[in-house]
Amino acid sequence: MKKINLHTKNQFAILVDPDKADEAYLNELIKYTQIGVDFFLVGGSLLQEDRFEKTICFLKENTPIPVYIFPGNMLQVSSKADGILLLSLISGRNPEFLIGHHVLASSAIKRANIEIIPTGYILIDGGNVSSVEYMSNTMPIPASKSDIITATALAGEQLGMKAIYLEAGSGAKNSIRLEIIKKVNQCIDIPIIVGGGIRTPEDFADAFIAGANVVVMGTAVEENPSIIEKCLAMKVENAINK
Ligand code: 1GP
Repeated sequence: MKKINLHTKNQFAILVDPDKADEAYLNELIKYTQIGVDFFLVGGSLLQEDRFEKTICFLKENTPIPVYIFPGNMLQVSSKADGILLLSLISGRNPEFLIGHHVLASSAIKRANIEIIPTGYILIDGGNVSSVEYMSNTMPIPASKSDIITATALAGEQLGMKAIYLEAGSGAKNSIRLEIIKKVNQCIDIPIIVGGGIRTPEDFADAFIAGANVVVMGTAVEENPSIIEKCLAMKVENAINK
């Protein structure tokens, strides 16, 4: 079992949605996946294909990189992964996504015997209706309400969450604003994960500069896996400039 340390700065995580990850895509993905990609997240809001566990196993067998579950619901649990981001959708007011799914999945997660990272999941409006918004039946926090966003992140920390995930939604038109990342970073001590709508190596680097510990990319990598190399180059440049 490979553990990740979210406190480490400048981490690059790639989101793999098993429904979109056929064999051809996974083979292409691992060609570009090299030292510098810190971990994979596997999961999605809606899984229709029977590829959840197969995707985890493929990544485990073909790369040395840790694989963590990014669960869209309680069905996404597997002992084949290294760990799970146990998301509680604290921006929403739907009890099922705050605690309900967790109760139903708790025994399966215990049996899986994998690393658990309790994560405060904060959905912020990314300019279009995201799958998370629709599937969770919750309202994202408006991007202009940085006071509500920071108070939500702080409440997550006070409740004992080990990380905060600022999510604009997969395929978001607008990624999380840099001033939001900065404000949340000033307010909490736990690590910040940022994702949703990050499309360019520049967006990727800017999120780190604003205070993200981990930047997650999914859609842009699906569209063009070679972007991984450009992001890794940015990561190195960033580290040198520190
Ligand atoms: C979604 O934050 C992730 O949960 C990744 O989003 O697909 O837009 O990169 P993208």
